[in-house]
Amino acid sequence: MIRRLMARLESILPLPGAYRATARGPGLSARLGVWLGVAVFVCFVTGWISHAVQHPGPISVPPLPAWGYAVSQGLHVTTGVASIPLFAVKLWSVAPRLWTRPMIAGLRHGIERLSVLVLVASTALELATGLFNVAEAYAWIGFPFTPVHYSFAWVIAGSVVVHVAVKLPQLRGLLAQRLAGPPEGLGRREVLRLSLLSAALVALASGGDKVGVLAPVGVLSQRSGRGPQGVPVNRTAAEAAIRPPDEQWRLTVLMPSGSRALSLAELTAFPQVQVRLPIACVEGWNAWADWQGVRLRDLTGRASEVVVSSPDPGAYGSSRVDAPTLQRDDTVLALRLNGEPLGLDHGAPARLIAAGRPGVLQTKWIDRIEVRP
Ligand SMILES: Nc1nc2c(c(=O)[nH]1)N[C@H]1C(S)=C(S)[C@@H](COP(=O)(O)O)O[C@H]1N2
Ligand SMILES: [Mo]
Repeated sequence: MIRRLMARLESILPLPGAYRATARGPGLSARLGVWLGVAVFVCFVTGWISHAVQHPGPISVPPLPAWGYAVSQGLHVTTGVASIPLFAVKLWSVAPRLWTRPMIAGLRHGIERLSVLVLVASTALELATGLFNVAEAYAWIGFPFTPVHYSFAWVIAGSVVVHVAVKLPQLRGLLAQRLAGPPEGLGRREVLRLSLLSAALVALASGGDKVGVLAPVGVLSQRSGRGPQGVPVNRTAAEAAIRPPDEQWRLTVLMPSGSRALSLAELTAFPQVQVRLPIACVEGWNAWADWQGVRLRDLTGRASEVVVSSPDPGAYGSSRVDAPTLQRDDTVLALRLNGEPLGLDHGAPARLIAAGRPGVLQTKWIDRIEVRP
């Protein structure tokens, strides 16, 4: 019994000094590579979308529907976490080949090995930084998350292209072969199935804050999807050093024609609208709610761009609203949430809510709106 168990264990574990795991094989590595490739591709595209909506560049994303960013970013984080077990097993499956000698046999081989080194290192870094960001553990990183995570995505993309180009000629043949053996111990097919199962399990267990029906099994979910007034809070008023508004509170609207200072009573005198929109955080979670308040364009009129800002000194203390977003009926300066006055942690007295925007652009505690003609 124990001997059989040991034999099984030995068939999958790299033993010191020698790689005895017999379940490894190019057919298994190829299949793991295809699954990992699909997950990484979806993760890359959705990551690019998230970056493009936050940092408008030469290629812009068409306006997203209300649920668009929540779905895109949910996929980004889910494919990212599902990649972790796939990446680990894929590394295990090729581990002995990483140490083969000669290290470099010719130019083509050299380029291939270099691309694998870059691919492995950048993927490990990307998955680790992503995971720590979702867990809101920045302390150890010591470098700015966004530019590093974004740049390494391109490094991965480049090395994947090289890797796929090198492996493509063998890939068809490897995938056509049946996944068999080894004669004893865990089989290759079982290793593949277990890897896919682990990927599916982490995806499901971390999906509770993205898709409501998964909440009961969401043991790995970062957010419950719940918080004060039914919506989670990332940064509280205390963390942003925001004090509760008093009678003196005013919203300053700076227009090219002059500025206005509006009290809360004056804001509530504007026509009030209600919209049902999600907070969809870059961390992947989303929470839908009913928001009531004033249409932003009712305060600003037409403009090429509007900047809303708060006294919060943090990175997300202000955001831009482009002309198409400003003109939408559901771009609202929210004063109420789920039928109650907006709570302080959700951005009282006034916060922005608009369709298809990442949470980081749904600025809370707005006390200043700058209108650019
Ligand atoms: N002023 C300000 N607004 C902000 C933030 C912030 O740090 N400061 N965080 C943003 C982020 S990252 C998210 S996900 C949403 C969360 O809104 P909620 O706390 O109401 O759920 O607020 C956004 N608005
Ligand atoms: Mo967020």
